[in-house]
Amino acid sequence: MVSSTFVVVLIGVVARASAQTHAHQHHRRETSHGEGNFVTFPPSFAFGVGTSAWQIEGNGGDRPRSVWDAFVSELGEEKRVEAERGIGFHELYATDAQMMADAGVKHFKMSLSWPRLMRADGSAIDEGFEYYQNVFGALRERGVEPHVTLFHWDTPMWCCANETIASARGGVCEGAWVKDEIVKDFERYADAVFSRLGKGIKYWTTISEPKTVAEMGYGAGLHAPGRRSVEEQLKVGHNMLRAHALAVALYREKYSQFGGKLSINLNSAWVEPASDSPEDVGAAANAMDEELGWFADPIYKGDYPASMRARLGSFLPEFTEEERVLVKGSVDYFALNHYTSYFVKHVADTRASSQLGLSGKPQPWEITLESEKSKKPIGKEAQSDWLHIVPWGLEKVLLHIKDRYDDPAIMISENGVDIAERGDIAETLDDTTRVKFIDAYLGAAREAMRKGANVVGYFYWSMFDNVEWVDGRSKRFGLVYVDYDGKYGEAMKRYPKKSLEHFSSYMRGEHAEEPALGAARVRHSLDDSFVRVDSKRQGEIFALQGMALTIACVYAAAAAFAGGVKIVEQDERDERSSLV
Ligand code: PNW
Repeated sequence: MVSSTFVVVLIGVVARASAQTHAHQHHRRETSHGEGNFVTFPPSFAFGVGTSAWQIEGNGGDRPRSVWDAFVSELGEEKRVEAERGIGFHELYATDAQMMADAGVKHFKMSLSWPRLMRADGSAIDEGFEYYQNVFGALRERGVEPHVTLFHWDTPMWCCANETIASARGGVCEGAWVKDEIVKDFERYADAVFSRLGKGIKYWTTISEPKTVAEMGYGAGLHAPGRRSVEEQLKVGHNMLRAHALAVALYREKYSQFGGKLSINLNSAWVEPASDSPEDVGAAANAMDEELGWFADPIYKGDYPASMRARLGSFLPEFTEEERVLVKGSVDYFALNHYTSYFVKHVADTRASSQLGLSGKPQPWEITLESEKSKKPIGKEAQSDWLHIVPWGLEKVLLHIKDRYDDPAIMISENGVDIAERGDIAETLDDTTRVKFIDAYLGAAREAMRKGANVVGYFYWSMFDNVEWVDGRSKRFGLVYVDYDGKYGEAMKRYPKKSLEHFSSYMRGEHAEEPALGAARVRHSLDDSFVRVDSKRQGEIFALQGMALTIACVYAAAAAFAGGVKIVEQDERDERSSLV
């Protein structure tokens, strides 16, 4: 009796699943327009898009200035105006939120403008807080979850010791992240934000890419505030870790009732040895220590990598015992920004041109873009010459994080590619390379997941074309084209590119698969993904997996019997390889 009911139910399930599989496959063909190859993901996997305040808002509402406003103003009037206007998000946020909702965006990485919110005396600017309340409201009522970054590079000008400086180290601002005071200023800012905006925000990051700010802004002088000093660079990195850790401790102490998860966005390229020689392998490991270990090691292990200490000696600040405790464990998940990869080879005569800034300490390795063996470039160059399309690099970074940092939940919080504007709008909107890029990088993430990395989400950078820092409007990373000057009609009008439709189908969950059977982690929502698996839960998971496996066997047997279901190989690696 029991078994015949079971068989009837099972046949029903198999018939439905089989119909769904066919519908799904049919849909895949329909939506792919022959370009790109969709990759399937567990239903809990979060897809999102990213932006940052300075790149999109403009200075609407006459907000006080940041170091980036001052820095690009020095580059000329055109750059100053680009920054002043952004993409007009300050005025257009409601229609932009609608455009996102229509595209199926459920997760949106955005940052808050610190100068818009706080004055030098530590008091809050009400108008700024109201603006973000309105932005969050517009997003929430359309079902878009904000993932909020406190700081994405736009340090308030009031953090500087003086606004116009003429020192050997250059730049538009002295002090700021070099000075210890900023750590307290940042904590005060975080406190004001958490207390006024914290309710309902589920995901926070403190600082987006401390490495880029320290290295490009204070070491190489190529980003704001334009300083060139290896001591300042390392001190800035140190202060950013301290500021981050204090903000997280404050949240955990005072605002834990809001239930948010916190992290810091760490950017990392993949560093591949240029050959199999032990020298090159060692050099690449050391380079990777500086690429990611510089910030991730203190957070996950409690100190800077030993190789950095050995190379940089007293240039590298020390943590006090209290700071070490505060910094270690100061994240709830790993937020990774990943864009490119390169080869590294060992060099006998060390040079002072360093990854750690132009005036860096001599470095016993060299960065190269060609493999020693094949003499082939590591990957195709994007519009930006620093960006090389290397999907396998993402897989390697993810597995490196899994191995080195104790298998954390990893959110890919930024990944994207820029493509130059072309002849006419139709050509520009037809961004097939971006479609292939997305599938290739998602394929690489999926591959890392199959090998055990706990990847919980992926944010494409960026939703919109935006002001690409020193490169201004010229570099276009968006899924949506912005017609800044109105050459096709209205100024600032947004036009969806082909890649938006393509990424939409991921965001809408059209490529979700049933939770994988067997070894995969069983979870149903993004929130589940962050739960630390305790032993009781582990037991439940094993039980669930066992049940899933049993059902799978019966399913497979019944399907084989019915002859209706084929097992499809999902790995479409080769088809994607035209990109690399
Ligand atoms: C990101 N790298 O920075 C930033 O977070 C975004 O604001 C920016 O628009 C985007 O990249 C595109 O440039 C990066 O060294 C910093 O590979 C460093 C690297 C890549 C991106």
